[in-house]
Amino acid sequence: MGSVNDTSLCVGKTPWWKEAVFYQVYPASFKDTNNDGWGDIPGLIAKIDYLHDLGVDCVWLSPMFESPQKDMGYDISDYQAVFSRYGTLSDVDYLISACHTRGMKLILDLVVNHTSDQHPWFQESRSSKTNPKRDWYMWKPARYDANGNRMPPTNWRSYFAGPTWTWDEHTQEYYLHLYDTSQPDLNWENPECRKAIYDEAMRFWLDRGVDGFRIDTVNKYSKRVDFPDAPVTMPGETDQPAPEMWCNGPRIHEFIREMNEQVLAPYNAVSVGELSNTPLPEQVLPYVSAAAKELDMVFEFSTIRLGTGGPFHGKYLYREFPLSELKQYVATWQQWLEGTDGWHTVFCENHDNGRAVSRFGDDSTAEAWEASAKTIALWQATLTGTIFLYQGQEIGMVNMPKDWPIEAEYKDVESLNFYKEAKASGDVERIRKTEEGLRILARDHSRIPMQWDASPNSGFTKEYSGLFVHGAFRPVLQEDETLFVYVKDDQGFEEGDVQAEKRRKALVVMNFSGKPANLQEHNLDVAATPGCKHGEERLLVTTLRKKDMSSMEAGTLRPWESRVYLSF
Ligand code: ISL
Ligand code: CA
Repeated sequence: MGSVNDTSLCVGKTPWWKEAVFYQVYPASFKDTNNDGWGDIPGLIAKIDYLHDLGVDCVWLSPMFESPQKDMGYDISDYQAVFSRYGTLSDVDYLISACHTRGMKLILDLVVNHTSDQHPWFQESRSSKTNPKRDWYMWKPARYDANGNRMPPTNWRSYFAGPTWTWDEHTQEYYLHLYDTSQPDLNWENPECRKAIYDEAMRFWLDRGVDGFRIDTVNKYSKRVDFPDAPVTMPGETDQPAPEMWCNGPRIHEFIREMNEQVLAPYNAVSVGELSNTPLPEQVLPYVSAAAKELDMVFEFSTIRLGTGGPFHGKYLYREFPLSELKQYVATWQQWLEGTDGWHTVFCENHDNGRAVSRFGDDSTAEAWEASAKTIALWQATLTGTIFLYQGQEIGMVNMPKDWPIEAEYKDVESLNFYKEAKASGDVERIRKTEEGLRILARDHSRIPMQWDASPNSGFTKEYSGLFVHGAFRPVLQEDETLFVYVKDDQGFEEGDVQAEKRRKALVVMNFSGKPANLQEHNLDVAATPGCKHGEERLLVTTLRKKDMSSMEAGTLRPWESRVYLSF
């Protein structure tokens, strides 16, 4: 991108993680150094300078712990060991120091809603009803229908399809699992279990120098322990969506406060929680309000879930959405924090979603790919909050080719279960829709190998971090289905941090379409937008290549072209 230099004017003291660039590494597909087909920690170490040059401040490493890999490491069988294909504990120690010597941080993934069924805790728990660890997981007796058939304790559907309960022959009870049957849920009601989590999964790594955690499924630890059936919202289906039985449950804030007080705060560890199924700002604030002393920030999913047909049965039934819907979510989640003591994240990719260019941009031609990938980058870089990038996003990686056969090429447990479920239904239209949805939305797309032959020209600037990371977000032209426009204003967030005389505004104008967009025609007169003027000297950044900048037209954006104008 072409850029006009200036110096950062942000002053004041804010925690390091607010203005930091986080970068998620999915170890299996990042960098393979011994050619066994699995990325590894030595590969990540080899690429630390690449990440440093990119401007990354903190690496988030997805699970690299011992695991049978039923859910790519989100099924942990030993919190204190490294999966051997990824490397060793000393590789992780070396990684920590490789980050620290470059002034970077490292956070790990904390997966403590569940373990693998191969974890010794679960092996003990399932060994007998009187085992001391029996209560570390959630066991319940069967129910029986009028004909005496055995039934699970509730009608809840798991995230990966099928019931949330699996029958254990040995002790003749069901255990709860919100995800795969091999991922039994830990019982956070049990204080010894919580203590073991804090010691073994958290302090162990913090003591080795890790700087914090991305906390998996952070709002699902407290279940409704009266275990009611969920209302039937999917007639004809055996298992019903029941997120209200475990999301943001009765004791969740108590548990997270305890985790913070006992572990995170004493280590000054940064925390970013994964907060799914929580679409209302007033539900989110209690997790991230500084006064609440729970989490530093969370991932909220309204924007990244656009296009999915709901979180449960319909997840892979793709639904088209207009730009205005995307803009509305962005505006909501950009503005909700104003006047509060909370903080937020900015992201449009992770390991659980299709690639952003293939979902929000256009990967159908080389020109559209380049322009829309840059526009997406500019969009993310100008939003308020801490930015999180996913590996490969910096080079505009796209989804897998559409003609790759699902059964042969898709490996994710969720993709395969949903596909299996659709096929079992015998409903031809549902199968077709599921195939279409998986080709856009499947978790597999973000998990294929990182493309290392990319152009090196993809840095992220730290200039204007005050304005973009903290600035108030003011939407413009909110109903337009082509242009995505907003003003970022220094005044608003953390006013004490910004010197009044240095107050700035930026106008972000993005063409989210494959057609040229005339700004006047859209009633957008850049010069008339309050506080913003266009003209060469005000142009901070454009997605055009340098060679095309001379033919840039002030009043017209090319397909997928975007610009940022500054005013003082
Ligand atoms: O898929 C969802 C709703 O449609 C989410 O609620 C999903 O359950 C959530 O994103 C949880 O994801 C995390 O935990 C899973 C793991 O498979 C994912 O990779 C991880 O990001 C279980 O550990
Ligand atoms: Ca390897």
